[in-house]
Amino acid sequence: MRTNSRPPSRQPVIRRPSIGASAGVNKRIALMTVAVALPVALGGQIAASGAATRTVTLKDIAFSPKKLSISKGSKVTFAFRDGSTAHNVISSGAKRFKSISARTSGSRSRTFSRTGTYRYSCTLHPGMSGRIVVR
Ligand SMILES: [Cu+2]
Repeated sequence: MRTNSRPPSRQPVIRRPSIGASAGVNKRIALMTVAVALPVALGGQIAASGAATRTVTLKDIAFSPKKLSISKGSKVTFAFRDGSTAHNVISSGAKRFKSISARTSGSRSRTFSRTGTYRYSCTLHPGMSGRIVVR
């Protein structure tokens, strides 16, 4: 099974041009170490506490909830629970995730590692749509 999940990316370290070349080298190295280590440590903590697994249920020819707000890095499981009625999940718009082909049962998960609004619909049932807002 292929998913669009990817390992959390580390922010590129932007080094500002050093001002005052006479500043103590050891001091600068120490400051740079803190500058690099701190965001990595904090970032890991934020991702661990904010990310979650949420479920969108496909039932009665609708997505429930229709609008879902999640934290960056969260996983969304689409659960197909509409008896013999098949549905698909087709991502459309500027922000997209990997679409899910038509099925009647089981579940498929997608991980959202980038912020934005992701619109999707079931192309088999006009008006059956939803969106996921990643913050
Ligand atoms: Cu459908």
